[in-house]
Formats: sequence, structure tokens, C-alpha cells
Amino acid sequence: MRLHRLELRRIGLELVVPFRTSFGTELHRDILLVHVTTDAGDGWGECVAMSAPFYSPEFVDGADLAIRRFLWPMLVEAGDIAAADVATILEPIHGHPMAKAALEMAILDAELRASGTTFHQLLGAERSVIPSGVSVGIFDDLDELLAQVQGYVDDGYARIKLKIEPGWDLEPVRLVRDLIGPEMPLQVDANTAYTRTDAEHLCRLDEFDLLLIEQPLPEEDLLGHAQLAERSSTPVCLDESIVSLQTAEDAIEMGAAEIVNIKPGRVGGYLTARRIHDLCVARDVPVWCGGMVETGIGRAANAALATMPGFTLPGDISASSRFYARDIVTEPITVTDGTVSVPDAPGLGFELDLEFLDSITTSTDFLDA
Ligand code: OSB
Ligand code: MG
Repeated sequence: MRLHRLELRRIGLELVVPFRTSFGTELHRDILLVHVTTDAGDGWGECVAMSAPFYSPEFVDGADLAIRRFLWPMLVEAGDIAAADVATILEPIHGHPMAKAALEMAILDAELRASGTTFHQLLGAERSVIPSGVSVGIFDDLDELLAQVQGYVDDGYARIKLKIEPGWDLEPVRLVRDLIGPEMPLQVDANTAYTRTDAEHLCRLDEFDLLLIEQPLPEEDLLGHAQLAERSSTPVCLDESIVSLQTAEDAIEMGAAEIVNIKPGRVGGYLTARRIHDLCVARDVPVWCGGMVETGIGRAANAALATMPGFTLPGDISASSRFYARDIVTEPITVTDGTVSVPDAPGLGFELDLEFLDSITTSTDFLDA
């Protein structure tokens, strides 16, 4: 297809509850949406870069600039393209996976809508519902944490993930395990907050029968993760470290990733995410789909991705209402009996609530091809 125009739209959304992780607290989101118009119709993508580079090097203003200055002009220059070509065309640009992923998403959405196909059909999905997990932030006190977790248990989530950091680990995990009982799947995510010298301390989490510990050490420390994986009975899962197919392959080979969290934005797009999934299946490494506090655009696409057979663990694909009082799509993602139904609309699976979208739009800009 031929690209005609790109709309860069920024929206502001408030979170229903502050989301605190080891790298910061979020209450307000400034989200970049990209909307491509082509000779075959239009499509939307969501950039998952956050406001500041605390989770990864990207941030929303930087992604916006990278798209304007480099990525969009390269796609235009390429002429007649398909979504499957986007990652290859943009390969000369180092980094900026979230900016690239947003463009690939929009072009994929347009392509799928034009052919009347759903994303999960493209992926060869074998299921129409996927298990839903929820990511729970850090709180000022334990009672508040337990009240939040009880609420999510009542909502029916299939597993709980607790954010941890030094000073907020063994005690919260012990209390939550006591609250939810031995059967309920529980895992933790440190977002790189520990160092290799914490290995002995982290092994004390083994007694809580966790599904996994996610990214305890800095993203470059593959060897440290491999050493921890050797020592601890809790499986080590990587998030931040997995930035490409190559890093996934290396981490698995080294024993640093016993489980892989796949986030399409972090690896440069859904089609690379699929290749990482395929690699993990071939290596017998379980995968699950991570979340980046997405709107209904990203949630719909993530749900479709998670229908692939290697996604054997519940993902961070929670209800839209976990973070937002109102979503920008006409059919927000909901959780029933611990599952999310994969959206069935052609394209990535959502329809936008344009009236609400307009009401929260903070800026719009157009780039012609
Ligand atoms: O580390 O998985 C993470 C949210 C923002 C940035 C990083 C992470 C998260 C989450 C997932 O924990 C939140 C969600 O979208 O459900
Ligand atoms: Mg994580």
C-alpha cells in the first residue's frame, strides 16, 4: 500500500489509581497515537513510550520526534509497502523500538481492515479467550496493598503480579500469598531494582511458590540473571533485557531467561514479537504478554497476540478499567471469569470512540507523504 498521510495525536488520560513501580509513580498518561491514511484505507497504532525514560530509553516526546524526523520519511521513501516490510525498512535506525512499533501497528491495522481480516486470524489463533493477569503497584502501606489485591481477586483475575523493590518484597509477598491462598498464581516484578549482591535475599522469595520473578537486575546484566536462575528455584523471567530477537536468543542460551515477557513495543513491533514467540516455542521457553498501561488499541492487539500457542502463562492484559475510567475504544476490554475475549473486529480489533478521543486530545499534527 501507499502511504498518504500520518496523524500524530497526543492524548491525556488519568489513571484510576496511582501506579507505583520501582522506577516511579504514574498518575497521568501522555500518550502518542499514530494514524496512517493509505490508498487502501486507514489504521491506528499506539506508542507505548512513557513520559520519561525510567523504564526504557524511550520517552513519548522522543518517540514523536523520531517518527517525524526519521521513521515516517523512511517509510514514505520506500514507496509501496506492506506491514511485514516495516521493521526491515526501519532497521537502519538504531533503537526507538516503541516508535517503530507504533508505525508498524498502524500500517498493520490499515492492511487488516482493508482485507477484512482480524489480527488473530493473521496469527493463526486457536483460541478466542485468553487468561488475564493484573499488575499491582507498590503502596505506602501493606493494608492498602491487601485491599487492592482483594479487589482484583474479586474481579476474577487469573493471576496477580506484585511490583517489588528493596524494602518492599518479602513482607508484601508473604501477606499477599496468605491472603490469596496457595493455589492462586502469583509472581513479582522488580523492574531492575536489585543487584547481583542481592541474590541471597532474592532466593528467600522461593518459599512463596511464585510463578516467576521478572527482571530483578539491570537490563544489561544477563550473566547476573543467569547466575540467579541457577541459585533460585523461582524461575527468572526477563522483561527490560529482551529488546530484540537476538537478545531473546542470547538470554535463553545463557540461561538468563527461563521465561520471557514479550512486549511488542519493546521489541519494535508485533511481527518481531511473533518471531520471539516462535523462538521461545522452539526452545521450550514459556512466554506471556506484558503490558504498558495501554489503551484499548494496545490491549486489543495484545489480546490477539496472546492467542498464540506459546503464551502459556497469563499476561498483563487486564480490563481497561484496571487503569482507566473510560477507554478510547467503543468496546473496552473486560475480564470475565479470569479471561479476556479476543476482539473480533477487522484490523487490530478495536473501534475508536472518536467523540471521547477528541475530548482528551491535547495536540494533533499531520505529516503528508
Ligand atoms: O514492567 O511490566 C512492567 C507497566 C509499565 C511499564 C513497565 C511495566 C508495566 C507493568 C504492566 O507492570 C502494567 C500493565 O499494563 O498491566
Ligand atoms: Mg516488567
